Amino acid sequence: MRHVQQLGAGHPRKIILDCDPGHDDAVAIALAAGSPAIELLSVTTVAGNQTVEKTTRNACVMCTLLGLSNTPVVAGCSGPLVRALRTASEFSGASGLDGPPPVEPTVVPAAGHAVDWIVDSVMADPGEITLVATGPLTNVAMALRKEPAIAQAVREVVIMGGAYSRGNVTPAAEFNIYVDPEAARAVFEAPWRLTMMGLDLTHQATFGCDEERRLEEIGSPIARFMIELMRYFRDAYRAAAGLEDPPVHDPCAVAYVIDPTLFEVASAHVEVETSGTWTSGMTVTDFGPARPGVRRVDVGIKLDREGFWELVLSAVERAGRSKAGSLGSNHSPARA
Ligand code: PIR
Ligand code: CA
Repeated sequence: MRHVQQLGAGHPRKIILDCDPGHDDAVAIALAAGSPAIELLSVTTVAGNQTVEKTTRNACVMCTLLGLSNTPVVAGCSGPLVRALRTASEFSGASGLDGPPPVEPTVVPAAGHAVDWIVDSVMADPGEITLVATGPLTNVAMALRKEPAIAQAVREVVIMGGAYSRGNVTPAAEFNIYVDPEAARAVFEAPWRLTMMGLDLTHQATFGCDEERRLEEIGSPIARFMIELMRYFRDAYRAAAGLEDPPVHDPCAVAYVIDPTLFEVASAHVEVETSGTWTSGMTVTDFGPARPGVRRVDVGIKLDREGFWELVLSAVERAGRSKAGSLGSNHSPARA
């Protein structure tokens, strides 16, 4: 059934991936690159897990390893709209992608700014482009401010961010929202179709022994790189959060675009707290009945974990086998 859904969708879905790699962002890039259901138009970067210089370099590293020499990497905002940048170096390390041996990227960032890139791409292709955001929402909010009409022109927006039960930076707030709550508020208030994959959902996407074994079996350079990334991420999560297996947040947002049947979502009204002493960055989520004139978003609730990893690992397998250019035209079943 899922199989049919993916292949039957016809032409691949065009996405811009706005991210802050970041270990789990790196997996999200690999999933987008290796999935025949996705046409990855560009990778735009933002400050978050690390500075924008580092997240941009890391995006270039991933594009190099994945053979994505024709996918522009475009650097974006160096910090939140109004606040000082807070990074997540306790999880991502000094480079933002600590763990594997360093890789010298051959992909270099494209000219221009991510905010212009997002606005120009979306306005030039109305109704076609899905914006997937897996870092703080600074670039997306700036794009909305520059050209509010992107809200009508975009196909839909899927973010990794927020939480309705509990946060990871504070008890109330998830990192991506906490870093730039003013940006998040603008994104939640814009009149577009928005799906929030928060911690409640992404904490089901744990990387365990079985997944590591599958990567060992694939054995390609990108699979080995991923093993090193995930080992570092697992150790960081054990040390800093006391979790046995690390949740791999960001590919959940990409996976939702590829196969929404892997997810249970529920409609809710979400407000972003920007002024609370203890609750700044909280996504206050009301699953109650819809009220006239009150905006609703879809919120991820439950993940088919097995199906999710099948999608991710088969994408990694494909990315290891084929080179740039052949990825988009590979019509072999994603879930074979
Ligand atoms: C932040 C992140 C990951 C782990 C922690 N503890 C903090 C980054 C991930 O890249 C993801 O996008 C989001 N922010 C999870 O909060
Ligand atoms: Ca991220």
